[in-house]
Amino acid sequence: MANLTLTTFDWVPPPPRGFVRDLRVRWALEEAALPYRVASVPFGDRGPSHFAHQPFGQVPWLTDGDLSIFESGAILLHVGGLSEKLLPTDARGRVEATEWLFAALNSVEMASLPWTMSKFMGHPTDTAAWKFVDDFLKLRLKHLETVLAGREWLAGSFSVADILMSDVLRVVDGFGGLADSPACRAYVARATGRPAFAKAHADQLAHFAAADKARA
Ligand SMILES: N[C@@H](CCC(=O)N[C@@H](CS)C(=O)NCC(=O)O)C(=O)O
Repeated sequence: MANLTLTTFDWVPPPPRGFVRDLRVRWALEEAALPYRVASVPFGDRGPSHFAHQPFGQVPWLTDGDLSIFESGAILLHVGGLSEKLLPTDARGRVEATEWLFAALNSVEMASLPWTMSKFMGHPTDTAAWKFVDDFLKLRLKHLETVLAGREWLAGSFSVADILMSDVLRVVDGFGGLADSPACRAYVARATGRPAFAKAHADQLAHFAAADKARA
């Protein structure tokens, strides 16, 4: 029986709420109906024990007994190993879900992150640097659009790959970046329409709202 504790920040400022990456882990754990507790580390003062779990001083990490796992992709693969609902057990299904999990992080999020950060920071869009970032993401979305136009989920049934891909895409969607990608937009709506997403999202918002109260 797994003994799971998810660690996130004790507080973050309002803009990233609803998008902090512990949401991916909460979502997976809710989908798998696995019991877990949530622990907090200071957002402000990140000490050695934080870096011992997450070498970049970030969140999330998950402990399962005496195992400690950082990187949301690695965490979701671990959770997938605990539940067939999220990662198929047959070789082909597992490989497909794993491929798409890495694609979400290493092909799409690596292109979307500079794009969403530039939008968030309000960087000018009439520069060569912006054009590079924008074209790079658009090319990835163009190919993903073709894939998603032909299937409901990335690897057969809903899997950890869909949690990561839709979580990456919903940030882009929030800045209007899926306007020319109707299949990607419909996919995000389909994924985030799942009850487990709603629960994970509400729980993250409640976690940070409780921190506001405690600070007041
Ligand atoms: N690649 C890491 C990224 C983790 C990450 O960016 N975490 C953010 C919260 S969503 C964070 O801790 N930001 C604070 C910082 O980078 O100092 C993962 O997927 O787990």
